[in-house]
This record gives sequence, C-alpha cells and structure tokens, in this order.
Amino acid sequence: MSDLSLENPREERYDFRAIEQKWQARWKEADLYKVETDPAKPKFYGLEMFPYPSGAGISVGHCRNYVPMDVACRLKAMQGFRVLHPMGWDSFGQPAENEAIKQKRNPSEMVPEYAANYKRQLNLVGMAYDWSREINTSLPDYYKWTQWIFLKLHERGLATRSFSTVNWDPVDKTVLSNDEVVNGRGWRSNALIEKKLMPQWYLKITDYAQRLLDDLDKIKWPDYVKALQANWIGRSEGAEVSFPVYGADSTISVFTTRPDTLWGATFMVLAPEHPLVAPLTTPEQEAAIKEYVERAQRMTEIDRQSTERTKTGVFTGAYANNPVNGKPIPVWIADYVLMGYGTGAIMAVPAHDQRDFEFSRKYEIPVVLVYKTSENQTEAEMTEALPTGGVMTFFPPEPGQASPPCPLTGEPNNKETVKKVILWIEENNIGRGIVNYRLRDWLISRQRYWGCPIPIIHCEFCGTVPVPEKDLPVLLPDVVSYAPTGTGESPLASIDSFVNVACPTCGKNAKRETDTMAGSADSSWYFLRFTDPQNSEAAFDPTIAAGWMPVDLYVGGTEHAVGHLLYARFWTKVLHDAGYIPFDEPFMHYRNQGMVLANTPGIEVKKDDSVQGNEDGENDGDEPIENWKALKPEERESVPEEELVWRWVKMSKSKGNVVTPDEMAEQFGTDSLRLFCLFVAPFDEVVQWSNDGIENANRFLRNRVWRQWLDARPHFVENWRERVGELANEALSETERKLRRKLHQTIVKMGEDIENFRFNTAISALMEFTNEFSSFRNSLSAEPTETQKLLLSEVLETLPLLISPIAPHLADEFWERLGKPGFTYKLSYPVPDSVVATEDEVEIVVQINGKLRERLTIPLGLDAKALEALALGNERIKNELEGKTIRKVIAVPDKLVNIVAG
Ligand code: ANZ
Ligand code: ZN
Repeated sequence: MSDLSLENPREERYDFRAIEQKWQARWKEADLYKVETDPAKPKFYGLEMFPYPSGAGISVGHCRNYVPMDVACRLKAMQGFRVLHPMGWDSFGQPAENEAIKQKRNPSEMVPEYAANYKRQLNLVGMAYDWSREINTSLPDYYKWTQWIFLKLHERGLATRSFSTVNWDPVDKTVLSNDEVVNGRGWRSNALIEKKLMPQWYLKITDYAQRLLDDLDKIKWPDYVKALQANWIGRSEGAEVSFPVYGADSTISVFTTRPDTLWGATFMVLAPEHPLVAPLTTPEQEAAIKEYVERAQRMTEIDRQSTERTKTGVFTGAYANNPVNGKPIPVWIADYVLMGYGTGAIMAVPAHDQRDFEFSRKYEIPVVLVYKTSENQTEAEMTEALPTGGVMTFFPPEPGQASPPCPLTGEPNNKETVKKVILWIEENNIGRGIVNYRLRDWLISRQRYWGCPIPIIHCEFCGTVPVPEKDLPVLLPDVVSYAPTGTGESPLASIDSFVNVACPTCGKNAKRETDTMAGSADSSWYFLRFTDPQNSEAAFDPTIAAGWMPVDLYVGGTEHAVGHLLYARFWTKVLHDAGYIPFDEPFMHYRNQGMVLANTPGIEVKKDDSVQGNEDGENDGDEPIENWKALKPEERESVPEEELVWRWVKMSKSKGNVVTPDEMAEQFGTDSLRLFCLFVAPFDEVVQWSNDGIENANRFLRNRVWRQWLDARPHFVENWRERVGELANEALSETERKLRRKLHQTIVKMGEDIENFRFNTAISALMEFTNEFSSFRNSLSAEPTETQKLLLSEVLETLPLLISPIAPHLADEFWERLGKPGFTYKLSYPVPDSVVATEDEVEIVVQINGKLRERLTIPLGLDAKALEALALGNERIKNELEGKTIRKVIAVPDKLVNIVAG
C-alpha cells in the first residue's frame, strides 16, 4: 500500500459540507448539548466574554476566542465533568444604540435579529452551546435583575447620586467612566473628552479597593492583568495634613506620600476646580484666576498631567501656614494638580518633587532642602529636584512656632523615615497617616436610551426612593426618538408617561430617574445568570449558582482588564457580602486570546486623517495607526495597485478586512476552520490570518485523517477490545509497537495540551500520530495479520474520540461508520495505557569537548558504564578521537555522553 493510494480518485471524497450539515442537524434534534446537572459529577464552568451582537456578524477573529473554549469544554465533558459553557448577548449599551442610530432602526428590533444571526454562525462553527440557556441583557427578564442588584447596592449605601465633574463625550453625547476614556478620547467615538458638572449615579467601588487588591492573590490570572488591576486601584500610603489659611476660617487639607518633606513645603497648589479657589482668591487676583480656571476646564487630564508641558499656574493671593514651622506659604492654583485625586490640593516641595521644582523656578518661589547629600549643598545650585538620597538636615525652631522641632535630623531619605514622621505628625495633631487609592467610584449613569433604567423615583417630599422590588422591572419604554438629546438629559426625560409616577412612599406626584445604566452593569453579573437563566423568581437560585460558580476558566480580551473584570469582581463581592453567594471572586482562571490580524490594503495619509473610528461598533481597544488608512473593497478600485500599502491590522468591519466563518465553512469546512484556529499559533499570540493555512488544515483532515481512517475501516474487528491482551508489547513487532506507543502517547499529550490551552501542540501531536499511522500502513501487506487488524481496530475506534473535541463532525461521522450508535461528545475520552505509552528507547547525544558529534538511539535506562562503552565503540566517535588522548568521560543516563579529549 503506497501513500499514492491516498490520492486515489475512486476513494470516497471527504464531503465535509454534507457531513457537517448532517451532524449539526442531528445534534440539534438530540438536544445533545443540554447542560448536565448531575451533582455527582465534578463541575466545569467555561466562559467566553459574551459578545454584543453587531450587524456584521462574527468573523474568524471571534472564532479564535470561541473555538478553543469549545474544545476545552468538549474535552472536559468527555472526561466526565458536567460542563456549563453558555452563550448570550451583551446587547444593551452604546455599541448597539449607535448602530441602531446609524441604521435608523429601533435597537429592540435590531438586537434579536443580529443575535439570531450570531447564533446561526456559532452553530455553523460547531459550538456546543446549550441554547436553552441563552441570555439577552436587553430583555426585561434579564434587566429586571440588573435593577434588583442595583437596589441591593443602593440598600447597602453603595449606589449614590452626586454632582460631579464628569468625562463628557461631545460626539456620543454622553458621560463616560474613566476606563472608557482612552488617551483622553472616548472609547467609541475617539472624540476629545470634555469636563462637565452634572448629577450622576456612582457605585462605591472605592469601598472595596483594598479587597479588590488583596484578593488578586486568590485568583490565577496572568501576572500582567493583575498588575494592570493593581495599578488601576493604585494604592498609596501617605498622610493627610491640614494647613490653616491666613486670615480665613478654613484649612487646606492635602494628601502627601512624603510627609517627611513637610519642612520643605514652600507653597501650596489647589486644583483649578477646588472648592476653596473662589473663597480664597483675593480681589486683585480674581481676573487672572478666573481666566486660568476656564482654560484648565477645556484641557484633558492627560495633557494636564503631561510631564513634558511647562508648568503654569496663578497665585490666589492667599497664604497658608506650614504646620511644622508656622511659616506663611503662598497658595497657588495649577492644572497639574487634579481635583479627582487625593484631596485635590497639594503641599509643594520643590526641593524633592520635580514638578514642584520646575514650578518654583518659573515663579521664583523659594526652595528648601529637607535632605542634603552633603553638608554644604545649597538650594541655589540645584538644577533638578532630589527625590531620593541625602540625610535630613537640622531645622532650628522658628520664632513663634507652635509645633515641637523636627526630631529626625540625620535620618536617611527612606520609607522608614516617612513612617517615623507619620507617627510624629499624629502625636502632634498635624495630620494622620492614610491610604489613598487612585481608583475612582464607578460612574454608572448614562444619559442614553438603550440601557437598563435605574430603578429610582425622585420625590419632592421623600427624596430618593428606590422602586419597590415588586414593581420591577422598570420597563424601558418604546420611543420614537431615542437619539441622545445633546442637552445632557436622557431621551427618557421627554416621555411624560415614563417620568411621571406616584411616589411609592407617600403617593404624591413624583418623577422617575431617567438615566440608564452603563452597559458595564449588565455584564457585571451575567455569569451568575447563566447558572440559572430562566429563573423568574430571582436573579438566580443561590444553591444553583453556588453549584457552578466560580467560573473555572474565563477567556476574553485584555481591553477589559480594568473595566469589566474589575466591575464583575466588585458586584460578586457585594452579592457575597449581602449573603447571596458563598464565593467572592467570579473568575478563578482568566486567559486572553491573541488578536487576529488580516493583511489589509490601505493608503498613506496625513497624520490627522489616520485616526480610525470604530464604526463597526466594536470595543476592540484598537489604537489608531499613524499615517495609514484602510481601504474598503469598494474604495480600492479607484486606487492604483502601486499606491496600495499593505498592513497587518486587526480584523474588523471598519477596515473592510473581515473573513467570515460562513465563507470558510463553505469552502473548507467547519472542522478545518476549527483545526486551523487552534493550530495557527499559541492561544494568546497574535495571529496573521491566511486562507492558505485553513486550506492546509483541510488537506490534513482529508489526506491524513479521512483517507487513512476510511482505508483501514474494512479491517475493523468488532470485538478487538476483548482481545486487547493480544496487543501486549511483547506480542508486537517493532513497527507495530511503535504505532501503538504513539497512539497512547498522543492520547496523553492531546489531553494535557488541551487542558492547558496548548492547542497548537495538541494538533502537532495528532499530526505526528497520523504520520506514524501512515508509515505503519505502508508496511502492511495486502492482507494484514490478525494482530495488525486488532491494532488497526484500536486506532479506528480511538481516533474519533481523540479528535472529537477538535473536529466533532468528522468524529461522529467515523463513529457512525464503525456502526456505533450515539455521539462521541457523550463518550469518554480514551484512557491511555501508561505501559504502552512508555518509550523503550531514547535518543542521547554524544559530545566531544562539549561539541555535538553523534546522536544514538539506545534502550532506555542503560547505566553510565554501558553508555560509555556504546559511545566509545561508535565508529564516528572513534574516528573523531583518532590521535587524541581521552582525559575524562561523563555519561548521564538517557541524556548524553561527553568525552573530554585532547
Ligand atoms: C508632597 C511631596 C513631596 C509629594 C515629594 C511627592 C514628592 P501617588 O504616589 O501617585 O499617590 N499629589 C497628591 N494629590 C495630587 C493631585 N490631586 N494632583 C496631583 N498631584 C497630587 O502621589 C502622591 C503625591 O502626588 C503626593 O505627595 C502629592 O505630592 C502629589 F518630594 O506631596 B506629594
Ligand atoms: Zn414621596
């Protein structure tokens, strides 16, 4: 039997279209992927970040995310786990609304249609979802419970409404939370973000800052994602110190990480938005201050904090009193101090803080060194601040100074000294040690239509009244115009029938809250709903949720590292504290998949035009590409070939470079598409998409799997399992033993690799096996022996189970062609025989003076003496050693022999 026969045209064609359609229909008919709830089985909950269904449908880029998880979950099911691997739609929020506005359609009509298309595509890709668990966040049966959780937060004092300066997106006409502002621009619109003062709902995630930080230790996430969260939470230890203002009844409180530098604080700076700015400003300074405040308002936070910019500021005319020495110091305002951090005011220490130093030089404010590197170091000679190094100088008490003199002369500039100073300022009532977090409260309200209504009623007499639970859900009304109003008010505010309501407490006329929740609210608990998706009495049954949660493996993009992943952890902790769930972390393991890039034609453009909007409504965390713009297919025709500039960029509709699974399934088959998605690169690496790759995957399945399996099929011995004893190592020839060993090694390797998300190496192992299978078949004569038939039978029956997670259609087709009933998904993953899988030979290397000279295949487990003899007896080595004296031989069993000679 030669390999040529593999190409024999008379053989049955690999008709993947027919096979895949047939099995998808049968799976559906049998409700094969219905979630098993048998509590006797161990559980596995695998979850992908659920998508917002866009009109574009899914691309092969999405498959890179969904297929691997599907494979892992299928394997788990075959390993005897009850598996929860659900899918649903994150359909409230800006992406859906913007798309609806663009299409001039109502999102409530559009979403189900797009979701149905996603579902069709996911089935086409062979995903093993239990669709009876599908959820859709924009349907009342879901958002009723989003509102219920909001009420729980409200009950616990974690949902509050306050006036504050918010990020205003002038294009999308809504406020954005901090994580939705990327480089000073809106995450969807790319517009420069402005600041606006508005009443807003906040969730007090800051109350959970420390736990969110500490509990990162409980979960197995990639280190860099944990680091991103830790940075975002931004814990810093320091002190709050109060500075009395001269001639006024107020004090300025500052947050400083360096209270040890108090003796060098020579001025203070308030953020331009600080509430004390107006009251402290003297009449002479009023005009200048006013102008500066207005200018600062128009700038982005990023620009304000840029270290490149020359520092600017204006003197308020007021002075404060440095509490450690009683000296008057001027109070300035400057835009490098932000209202949103600490107290919005700082004590400036030009000698030890670079920003303060630059500021002091520009405005000729004195510099006082707290730490000196030499006794005669002077402030005048400094060219930059001295943040580290030196020892603390002696500060003689000032006349009239209230506080005791500095007790820490001679101490080094380090953390220990900071701690001592904190103790000292606490003893002397100058300030207190505090921990400050960079994390801000979560701005949850949006002045947009397409979101979950906030279940609150404003009553003139009773204040803020939560909608009683029995009145949930507060239904999102139908509207004619749902586009943002641009006034900062939600479109809901113009619907009288929605707004006007009786107060649940006093019954008088009251008004509903018209803000809706940001989409991030919906996705902060959907993983809980999936455990009990049809519950109409509760968000979830606590026992059922506890039986599935936490999610064992979560996959998704890193663009959510500080948004969604943090919010979901927060809500989980709140629900835990409220007694609804026994666990307080939602996702035990988290992995993020690599992006899929497509080679994309574009043209060079001037810098300003190169900003890419996310027109397709995806939050893809995409950065603009400098000096280049993708061309859509229709735009391409007018551009001469030589002007096209090709770039590898993320596959997305806005770049006109999307490859759909539909085309790939039609052309090459779903099983090939799945195989390629897994094989192309390690899961977390960026992939350059190519149709050649999927064609190769198809060729592999056709030539190496389909043909070989079909060819061997006539030799299948029904009762081979009962006769497996005849396949013991001793009974087999060398070639036979090799095939069987490879088969069992492949079972081990594929199982381990899939579990560890090393899909590409799992597939390499499969490929190696099919090579071994091919050499074995080449060695057969026309009529195989009984033993060989048994061996072929083992392969024929094991291969479908091995490939079932990856190529489930082909697997079930093989299974049926063996005359066996049922589906491979319901069967057990093959159990490897460890004796059979053990190598009896190893390859070792022979080195002379550390250089590789020969490789030898030898029986496993030879001792050092025997190894040495083998190596020295080898012809090649003998030649190499001619005329040399052997000084030493080092032999490491099963690994190497090194000969030192000269
Ligand atoms: C005096 C000082 C002396 C400071 C010195 C630093 C070095 P982190 O570590 O990020 O928490 N700061 C406080 N609030 C601020 C605000 N709203 N806008 C801008 N800067 C602010 O940084 C804390 C330090 O940043 C604080 O410690 C304060 O300056 C400044 F040699 O106080 B420091
Ligand atoms: Zn009332």
